[in-house]
Amino acid sequence: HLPMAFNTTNPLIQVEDDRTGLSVETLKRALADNLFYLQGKFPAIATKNDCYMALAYTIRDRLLQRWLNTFQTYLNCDNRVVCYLSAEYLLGPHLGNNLINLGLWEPVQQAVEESGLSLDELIDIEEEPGLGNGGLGRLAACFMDSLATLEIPAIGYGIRYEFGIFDQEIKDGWQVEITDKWLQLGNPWEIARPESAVLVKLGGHTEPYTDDQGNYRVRWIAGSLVKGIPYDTPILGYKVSTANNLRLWKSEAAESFDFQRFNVGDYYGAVQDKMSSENLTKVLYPNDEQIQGKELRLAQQYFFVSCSLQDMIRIHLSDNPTLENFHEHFAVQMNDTHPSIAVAELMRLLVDEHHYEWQRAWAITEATFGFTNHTLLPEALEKWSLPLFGEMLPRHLEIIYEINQRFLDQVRMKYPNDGDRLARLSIIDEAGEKSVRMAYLATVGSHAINGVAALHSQLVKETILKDFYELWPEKFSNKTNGVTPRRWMVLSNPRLSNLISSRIGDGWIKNLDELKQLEPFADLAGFRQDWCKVKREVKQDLARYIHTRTDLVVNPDSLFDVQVKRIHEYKRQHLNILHVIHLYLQIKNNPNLDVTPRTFIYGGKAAPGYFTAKLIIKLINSVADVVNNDPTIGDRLKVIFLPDYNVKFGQRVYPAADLSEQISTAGKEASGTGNMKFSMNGALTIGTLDGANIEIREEVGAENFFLFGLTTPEVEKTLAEGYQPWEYYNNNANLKAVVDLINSGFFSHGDTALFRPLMDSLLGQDPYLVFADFQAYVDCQNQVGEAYKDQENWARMAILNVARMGKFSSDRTIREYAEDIWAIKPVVIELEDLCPDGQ
Ligand code: OX2
Ligand code: PLP
Repeated sequence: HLPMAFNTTNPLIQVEDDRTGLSVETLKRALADNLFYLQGKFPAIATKNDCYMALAYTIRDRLLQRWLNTFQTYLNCDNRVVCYLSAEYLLGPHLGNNLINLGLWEPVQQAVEESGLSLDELIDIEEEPGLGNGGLGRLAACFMDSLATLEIPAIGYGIRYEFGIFDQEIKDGWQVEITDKWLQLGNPWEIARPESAVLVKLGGHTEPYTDDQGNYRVRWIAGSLVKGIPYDTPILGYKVSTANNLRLWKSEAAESFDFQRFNVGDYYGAVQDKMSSENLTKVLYPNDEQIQGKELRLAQQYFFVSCSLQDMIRIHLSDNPTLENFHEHFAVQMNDTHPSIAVAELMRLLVDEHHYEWQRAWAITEATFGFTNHTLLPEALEKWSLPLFGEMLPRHLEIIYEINQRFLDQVRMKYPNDGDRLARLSIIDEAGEKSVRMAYLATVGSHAINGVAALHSQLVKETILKDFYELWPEKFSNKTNGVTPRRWMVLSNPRLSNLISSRIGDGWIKNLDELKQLEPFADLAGFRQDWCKVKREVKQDLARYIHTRTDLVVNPDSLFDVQVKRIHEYKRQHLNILHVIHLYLQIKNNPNLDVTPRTFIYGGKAAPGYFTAKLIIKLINSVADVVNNDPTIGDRLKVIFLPDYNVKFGQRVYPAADLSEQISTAGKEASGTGNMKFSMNGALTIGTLDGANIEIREEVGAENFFLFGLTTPEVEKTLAEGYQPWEYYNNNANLKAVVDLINSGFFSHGDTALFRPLMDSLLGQDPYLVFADFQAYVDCQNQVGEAYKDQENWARMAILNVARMGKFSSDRTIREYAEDIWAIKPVVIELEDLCPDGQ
């Protein structure tokens, strides 16, 4: 039938199973077969996407064997399972990663090439599931990889948004948001499980009643009912047979509900209900670290949490007579407060539906949950107004009142006559518009609370959860973030990975501490040369990509100075662009100035409603327009804003960076994970003493890190003393020149009003101390420029950065969670044939 891949007639080759075989011949046959039977195409009419789909199905078959073996093993042994509850998973494309983890890159590459296709092209076609905003969602994805690699039984629970994070286009320098239709061409990695659907109630009211035994109980009469359909995606570990499940919920109408209306002729009403049910999981809220007090958002949170807890209870009861030992079976981790309604929901399920006595239910709940806080920014701390909350979740509000009352009784016992403390600790904020403080609910309902880097965890104890820390110091700990070296080194930077493995073997991929063995190589001139060659090639790759995307030509020998992350004032992309303008002015004033040629690369999305962030994007693009087209500047400065920063683009850019910009105001970036990815790929960091930067600097050595700026206590002190940013402007000629140039309309075709809101906010308030840190940043950047001139020494520092990054593998992070919070052990998965008869 097919002209493709049909030279499998060698009688010496025993024919392998097409769905599990790993030889090149079998892979070719499977590819051809899937193209024909699953895509319904033959090569002559197949699109690139058809070929991608055929390959993805070929790989999925190999995963399925591992996945089902994993299911079966977990079913048969009574180990604990981690359930990671996260409203976001920023997974990135699956295909390449699965090839790495399966150890199948080479045979698949050969099979694909012998079939007349290019593996790189097929990998590049995959639409990434952008089911997250930034660091928090990407962390969840790295954790799933590490959990599987460490063979820890785990289920990731989340939401299958039909539209993930928007695609960003830049038009006339402004961000334009485009709907992310990631499911448009189908998703070969997921399997829908409609047979495991669950029902979720919303709205309505509650009613007390007395049961047959005379017990007082409460019944929740829902206003509407939504169905949750699970979609499962296998997450395979690196070179192990463990494939854990990522279970994402899609909302649908619960048909039985609509039928009554349908029967009385209200067809429109019935269909509309169906539509509003489906709306629940329609779209990801695109705000990073800024709450949107929208009803639909609360409904999304509750929906996925309820589906997930009901699912866990079903799994538990399939094999246990009661829920008495639920917490021994499941360790549930809440990724920030987005799933924190889980505390009240588990109580409701235990008390109302399974008739547990309150105290017992509470003990189970507390033993089940752990809570990770990811931010101290007040605008990101979730609060729900009582009326909104009570209308959607009337029963949960009652339960939260009860939790709060019992909790505050405990506080009263310990601190009698301390009304202020009670008010500070109350889950219900009584000041102003009354609201539920979700971080407090999560804290009270968990046995473990952690921050995501040492400084951040310390600040959690000193600030937002101070009173809770005084109450229960033993509950608090730190778990410094990490990232997976599989995606962020092996997959994204094969050149560097191969160079490293050629010298120290490939054990580092699973045990990142082994990178330490690279240290002595930093002193070998030959190795440094190889290193620089790799770096140059990777930079050339990025330069080519930039050219295809923007038509701009960049010089791969210039210093690639990169800031990619969500656009936010606290991350201070504006501080970076002020430095660019400063350099520009220096050259204009002294055209023969000997500056290190630099390419400034920016990427990141702004929340659609975050005006200042969008204006910062416009400013960067406006500066780029002027600088890139000024003949006196020539090749010395180039400014690039690459649209649509996402995981795929991250994989191209982290490896190519020379300098990593981690310049948040001290105390504001909880951890950062981009900082780790850069450093692991041999970029040097220019950064403040914030988040995980502090620990990165400790590891790589202060001499291999460009530090600047106010410390957290200095930031606090400066603000407390009545910070006047305009004084910095008046007293610093460099800063004044930069601000004046922007305000003159120089970058905005004479429009002096365009950037005023940004400049006025900096001159008037500058809550993130951009002006206070400006000169220190410029000075530090001058050191960077000088240091780059000594390429030998730069390479040495870069090698040492990589060699000392072992700590920042998410494997280490997950091991710490597993030991300190989840008390969970690995379970080895052996591969066996689950359907020996092919049945
Ligand atoms: C982010 C934090 O801002 C970032 O510092 C951290 O590295 C990341 O979470 C993973 O821990 N939304 N995003 C974050 O926090 C919140 C809330
Ligand atoms: N967005 C993407 C696509 C990422 O890969 C990362 C990296 O961790 C982030 C956002 C978070 O970046 P940062 O830690 O610099 O805020």
